Amino acid sequence: MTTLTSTSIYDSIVAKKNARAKQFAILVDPDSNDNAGFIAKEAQCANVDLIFIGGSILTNGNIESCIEVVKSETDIPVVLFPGNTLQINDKADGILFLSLISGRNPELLIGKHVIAAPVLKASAMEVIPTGYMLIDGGSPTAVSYMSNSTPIPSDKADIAVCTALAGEMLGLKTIYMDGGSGALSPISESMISKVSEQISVPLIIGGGIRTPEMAANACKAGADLVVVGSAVENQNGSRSLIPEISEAIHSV
Ligand code: 1GP
Repeated sequence: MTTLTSTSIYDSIVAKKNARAKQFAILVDPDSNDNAGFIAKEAQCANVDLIFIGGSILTNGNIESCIEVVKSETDIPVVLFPGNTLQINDKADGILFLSLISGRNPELLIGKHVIAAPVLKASAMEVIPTGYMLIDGGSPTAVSYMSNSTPIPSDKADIAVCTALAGEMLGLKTIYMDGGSGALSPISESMISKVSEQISVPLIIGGGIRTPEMAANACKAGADLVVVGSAVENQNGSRSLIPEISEAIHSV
């Protein structure tokens, strides 16, 4: 399938934000490749805005085959959410070029980016500069361990606001606040609200969002784009969460 119109992924995110339309991204972990086709098919029917692909670590997954499976079922733009430089693959339409601004690990602030830059320059992928902020979600997560960084405490909204502001002032085009995959608690509405009031770039929220209500609440608090991974991946039985969460987000 073809993947993109002439509008860039980022321009589309901004246009929807400006139109006050909330957006839904599903995170597909390549290690759960078995589900990827089914998830992509459901996402297509449910008007999901973006599909993110990536993970903190890959044990048996393959990024390229995961992208191909997803693209065989949908024309929703596929954006890499890379856990490391090994996950860069130019079969995707775009990449969140993540700088871990909540941490103080220089490799994830700028080091890996220097390695990745020429590879991205040579690819056709759209690069979306992203200030990535890890927020404590109530338990240690793979991303906090793998990134060797300390999340921002969940009750320190002032630190989150200042960090997001600094990211925007540095020229990052979006801020992604993440509780980490499978977070016990999603990022609080209070923190989302305070950050969204202070920044003008799109605000992405993810981590621990498991229900349509949680997704809608994040949007009402100020999220422009909500990311759901584990809940969709782990759904079982006949009920699919994808249409329900999509409806909840797009109705806000
Ligand atoms: C993790 O924000 C994403 O980086 C999604 O988190 O898997 O908890 O939905 P969940």
